[in-house]
Amino acid sequence: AKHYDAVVVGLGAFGSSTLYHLAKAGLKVLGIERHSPIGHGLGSSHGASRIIRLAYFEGLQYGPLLKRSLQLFHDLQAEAVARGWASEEPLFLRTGMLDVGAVFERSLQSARVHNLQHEVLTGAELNKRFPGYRVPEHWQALLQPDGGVLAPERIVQTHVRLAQELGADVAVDEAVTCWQVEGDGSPGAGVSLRLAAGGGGGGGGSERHVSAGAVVMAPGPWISQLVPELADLCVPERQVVGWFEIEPSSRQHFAPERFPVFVIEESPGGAAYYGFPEHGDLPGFKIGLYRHLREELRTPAAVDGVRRDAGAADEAALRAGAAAYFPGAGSGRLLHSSACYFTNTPDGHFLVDRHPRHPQVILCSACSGHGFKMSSGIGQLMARMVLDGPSPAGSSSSSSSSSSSNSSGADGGG
Ligand code: PYC
Repeated sequence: AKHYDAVVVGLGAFGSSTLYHLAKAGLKVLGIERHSPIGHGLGSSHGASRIIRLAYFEGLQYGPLLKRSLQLFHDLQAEAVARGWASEEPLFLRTGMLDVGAVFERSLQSARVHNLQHEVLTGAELNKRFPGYRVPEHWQALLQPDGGVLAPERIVQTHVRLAQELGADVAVDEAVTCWQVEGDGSPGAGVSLRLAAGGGGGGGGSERHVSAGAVVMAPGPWISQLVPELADLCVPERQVVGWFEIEPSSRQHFAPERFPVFVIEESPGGAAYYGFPEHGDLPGFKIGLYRHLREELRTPAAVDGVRRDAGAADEAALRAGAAAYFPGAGSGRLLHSSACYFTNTPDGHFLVDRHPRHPQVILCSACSGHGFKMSSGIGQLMARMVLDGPSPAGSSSSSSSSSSSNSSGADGGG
């Protein structure tokens, strides 16, 4: 079996960035992706646009990682430009970000704690300044200028392409079906992985084995097929976004210069929407639901068989948000829709840690639907964890003396 310093399982947002940082550190690395092409729309790292913002209502602890990640996306963009890869749309488009309604207080606290530039607006002020919006006048909103749109597919592709230029091997249309810590299973032992080719990662094709000093598992919704103990901790969910036609007379109000990205939460724990200006290749106003459970996928068949466009109930749920707060886009046709996975932990935070028994295996999923914006920073952190090597003090793993075997794995998302 071919041996690598490190193998990354899943080349979505987290995996592709990890692969890049490992290759940049000079390691001999392999990235494995169950689908193709790199940057495909079958996992959790697609949809033409993702939000990035620094003030973070999800938790004060994310501040440093968000700042680092924004800087790393700027660096990535600069690398792409230097190599002549940049297309017209940048990897990061700064539009500003509006945190509106029930998320406002927590975003404001985050902005203050992390000393971030911000403005506080009433709903009335917001509506006047950004005429694409119509939110209740008495609501409050935080406007943070350091917010905007990331281009997910092209960021994943750029990370992988850079990693390949630095010597990384990349396997697509291959799935990990089994992994095992070698020898006595001690923290310093290598890991062997069985890969099967073909068919969207379902296996069935030819098999091969590789081995590695360390493995980073970033398979998104397929994590519990690789680490079955996580089945109740990391639960995939289907989420749908839609692009609604904008009335011609309102189109100017949805242009990136006049329309910050947003999260609107109607009441604490109530419906929450997020969305984007019109930009890029897909016309229309893109809106999604955040923190609103839609459809849990608790079996491999449910994950792989997910419906990938909007049904009538999806459309109605999205249109409710568009109609309530965006008068120019609430009654137009649904032009396009797309489903992706959130993989949710019980507390809504990330699972990024060493395997409790095998510290040479690092678990880098789930991200509970809000990880893309931190993927550049997470990849750098994963590379550091691999370079630092297993640390018995940092994990409960050193007590393990037996090797473990997990079957039917797959990879992807991020
Ligand atoms: O992280 O901004 C975000 C987000 C919005 C919806 C899902 N995640």
